[in-house]
Amino acid sequence: MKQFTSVHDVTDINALVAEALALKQNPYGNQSLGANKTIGLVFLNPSLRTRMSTQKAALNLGMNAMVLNIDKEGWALELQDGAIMNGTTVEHIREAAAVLGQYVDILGVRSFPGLKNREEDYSETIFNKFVEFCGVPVVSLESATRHPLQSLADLITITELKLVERPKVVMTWAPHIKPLPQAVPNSFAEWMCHADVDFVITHPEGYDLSTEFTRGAAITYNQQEALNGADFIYVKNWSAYEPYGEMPGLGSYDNWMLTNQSLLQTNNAKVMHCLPVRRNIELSDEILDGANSAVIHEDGNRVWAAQAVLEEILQGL
Ligand code: AN0
Ligand code: CP
Repeated sequence: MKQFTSVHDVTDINALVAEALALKQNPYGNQSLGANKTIGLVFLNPSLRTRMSTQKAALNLGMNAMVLNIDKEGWALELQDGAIMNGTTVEHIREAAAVLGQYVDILGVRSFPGLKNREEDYSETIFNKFVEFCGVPVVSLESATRHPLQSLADLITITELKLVERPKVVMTWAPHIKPLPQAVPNSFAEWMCHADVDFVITHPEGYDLSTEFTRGAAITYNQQEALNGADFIYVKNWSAYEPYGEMPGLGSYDNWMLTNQSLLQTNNAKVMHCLPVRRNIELSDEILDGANSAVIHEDGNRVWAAQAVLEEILQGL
């Protein structure tokens, strides 16, 4: 693997999931692979899980890991080519990314969308500039449109916990108080459309995701209908793709938050969420604290997802 920015960088997703599960059984078996290799983790946005799990995965492989919160601790970055830098920006991303590439063997980058200009976000302007100028393999730590390490951990979790050969997986929109990126649901949809599952997406009208990511999925505006017989429910809020970054009908969809009542018609579904989650807005206490919640297990699996990816990239260095 030369980079990990989406499901399209993976040659065999089942083999990658199997490798992650093997690493979970034997985390320290490949410590010489990463000896004298360094990963840089660059964050333009906050993170708990991605930062800690990727760092842990690197350590398990014998690598060194360095973290830079570039938005707070780095120089203010200029992104525009040809800019006359007489304003607030101090350093161009061309130099910043290229220099980072001199220090590390693999670079992880987190760069959220601005949610103002769809074309800019969906062309991954910032993330792709890191890829272009750093000169080393890049791992997405969540870009403007995708979060593949999360989706891989989600598929690992479904593979581990499924009780039927081909489970029904339902991704449901949930309420939130502010507009969130489409990266997590885009990416989850993209991975599920490549996985051996029956995949259904449900959301209120106005929250359709880009068909680039949902092609092959069944989509319904009726949450009740979608939840029938579900084996897994993947809960996530996202803002609208059209009108971009907005929250149509804000406040009128509070009943989209799952409660124990919502689980009655399911196949005793496991409930997943990438976290962080706003309790009693996106997901009720009774579900998060109940027997059907798989969220902690799911986010524990972020280590094995990252470790399987780093291992494959290291093997190609
Ligand atoms: C981010 C999002 O929805 O993309 C990160 C999730 C992993 N969540 C928030 O901003 C709350
Ligand atoms: N799920 C996830 O990526 O969490 P963080 O934003 O805390 O990394």
